[in-house]
Amino acid sequence: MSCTTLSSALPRRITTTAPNPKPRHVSPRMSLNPQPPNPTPLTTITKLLWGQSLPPHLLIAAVRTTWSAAWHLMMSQLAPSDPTGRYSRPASQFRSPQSQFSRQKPGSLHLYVGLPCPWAHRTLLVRALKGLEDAIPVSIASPGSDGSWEFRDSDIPVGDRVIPIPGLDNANGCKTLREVYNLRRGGYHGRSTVPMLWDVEKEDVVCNESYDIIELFNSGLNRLANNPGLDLSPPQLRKRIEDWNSVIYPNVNNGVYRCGFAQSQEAYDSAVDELFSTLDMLDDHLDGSRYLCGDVLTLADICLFTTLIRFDLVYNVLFKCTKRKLMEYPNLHAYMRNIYQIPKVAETCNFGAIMDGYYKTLFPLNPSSIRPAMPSGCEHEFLSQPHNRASLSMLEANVS
Ligand SMILES: N[C@@H](CCC(=O)N[C@@H](CS)C(=O)NCC(=O)O)C(=O)O
Repeated sequence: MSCTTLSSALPRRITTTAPNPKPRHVSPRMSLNPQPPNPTPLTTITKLLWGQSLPPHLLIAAVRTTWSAAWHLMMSQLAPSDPTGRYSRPASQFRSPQSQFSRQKPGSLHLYVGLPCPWAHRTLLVRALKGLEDAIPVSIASPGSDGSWEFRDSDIPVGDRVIPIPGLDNANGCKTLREVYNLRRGGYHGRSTVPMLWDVEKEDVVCNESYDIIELFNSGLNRLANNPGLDLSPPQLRKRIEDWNSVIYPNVNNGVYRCGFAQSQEAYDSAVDELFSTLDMLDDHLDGSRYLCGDVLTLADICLFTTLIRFDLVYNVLFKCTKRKLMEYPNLHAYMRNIYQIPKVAETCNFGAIMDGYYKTLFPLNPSSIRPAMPSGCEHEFLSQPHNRASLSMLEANVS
């Protein structure tokens, strides 16, 4: 909406020369002078400075200019972009070679996650499927108001219930994830991201790149796993898994962020086109294939799933991934339900925490912090409906 249209859509201030001096009934939502429930000193000062003195078109122009400058400033912190406004995700700082972990003892590695985060979700999924819960304890961080991760108990609303999430740092007793990163010898000045795998004995960050962590959980810790026979990256499928990842990571996993964090129309347009043409292609592929690489679940499916499960819940609205809803893709949606129904998977999905995390934390994208209603079709009951995909498998699937 242009500045002029917005200002003409705004109500003019009521004056004493109004044609109808009688008080009109105005429903609360249409109120001409909406009042915030609790005016803060800041809103009072703002009103004194701007609201009482400026005519609407000047008010809009002034706020638009300052807001736009502040928005670009905040976005450059939250989501670095190239000169054309395309989001460019910073590289993870700690990548891990696998071989050194084969002799780990239970409890000597500790996993830090946040429940809203799709990258952390990958690690929780593989940890659960491989039966590594006892061997690798986990601490759950919550998003703080400045977007950094902190440890505190939180109450997550789910429907009409409230689910308490215990949020202590069980390995180091820190209050924030930044403090944990800083415990390592030499300190740390980069981004304190989840997932992060911590070496309890060496007091050091092992790795903060989700794909490296899930590869390690899949094949590097079988001595500690209760389900060592499950291989989500068998040698004969590795090339196909890599091929899928090389398409799905830029266009879908990171693609939704490229839509949501775009800082120019062109950057958004190309991100959204690439996202939806890839989803179209995936839906076609999944018409004849139970999982991405055939009959068995692989790491490629894990990586796709954690984006799909957040799609209608947050990306469709908050990140403007609006061409279609995931529910409109019959094969992708059934595929997502198939994975959701694999034992232990549903327990790793916390829809309330996902919605809270995105809508309340990404301030530049949702300044009101209002969390929208859960879209129908995203609830556990709906995702538990039959997926009817078993008939696509010629072999017995590796997970039921
Ligand atoms: N490439 C990383 C990305 C991790 C990441 O970006 N995590 C986000 C949460 S979804 C984070 O912790 N952000 C906090 C920050 O950037 O300070 C991975 O796959 O592990």
